[in-house]
Amino acid sequence: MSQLTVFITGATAGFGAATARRFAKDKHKLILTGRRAERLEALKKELDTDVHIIPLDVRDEKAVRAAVAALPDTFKNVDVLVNNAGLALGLEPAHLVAMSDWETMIDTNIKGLLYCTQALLTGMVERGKGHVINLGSVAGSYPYPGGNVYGATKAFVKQFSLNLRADLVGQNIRVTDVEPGLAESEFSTVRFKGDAEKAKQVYEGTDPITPDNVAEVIYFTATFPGNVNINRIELMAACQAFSPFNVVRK
Ligand code: NDP
Ligand code: 8X3
Repeated sequence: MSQLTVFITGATAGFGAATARRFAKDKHKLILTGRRAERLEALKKELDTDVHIIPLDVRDEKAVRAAVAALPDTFKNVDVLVNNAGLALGLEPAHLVAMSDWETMIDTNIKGLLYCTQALLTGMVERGKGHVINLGSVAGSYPYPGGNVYGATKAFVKQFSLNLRADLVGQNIRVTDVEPGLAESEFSTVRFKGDAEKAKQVYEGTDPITPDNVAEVIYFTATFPGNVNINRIELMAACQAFSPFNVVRK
């Protein structure tokens, strides 16, 4: 396997940080982004491979384009984009949610992902080589109470991934939607706005997916032989499955 240049959004925590560590293990080159600069610095120090860090908010289209345009020569030929930055906010029913929370999820999970994709895709098309790996979710396929806009953003990511694939077929650019279920990271702390106790309860008595599990799937997807495109890959914790339809009886 030749050395890949991998651009990861949301590399400061959870799946993104674990994915950085997994690619670093095999000495791939990394461009690590996220808003918390101090965490990017720490990760760069920790990893034994070439790392370029960019403090970046994916919701800022101009900043995304500028960051990609300013990539140093040795990092500019990006082979793999891992569109991982994302979040859920709240679990309230639709009529009780603050519109600003819905907007933040749409701006990050949908618009931010689109900004990063287009900023890097042009170069991939010119070079005739690339792979876009998006972080979807089981929430994009299965509804649950309070999942309202978060699940809808991930349904967007799933369908956008498939449509992107349709645009790019024959151009040696792969597209994959990785769709995890219950996974322990900072995700629930963010969802519950810093309430660590509430976040902990989500995983109590379970054996959830770990960020390392997800990183391994992303790594496998990116390094799988080039004659195969893994369109979607859904993984659940072994302790998780589906509920029956909810029927309210009189
Ligand atoms: P974490 O909260 O642990 O990590 C989220 C990452 O996204 C952080 O690095 C954060 O960095 C970054 N991020 C958030 N907002 C922005 C922004 N505006 N600009 C740049 N970076 C941002 O969550 P996970 O690792 O669990 O989640 C990663 C992805 O996987 C998300 O898209 C999530 O929706 C998805 N997912 C999570 C599941 C789970 O159960 N954990 C299951 C299925 C999918 P910073 O704050 O420093 O900017
Ligand atoms: C994260 C998994 O089930 O909390 O995407 O929506 S879930």
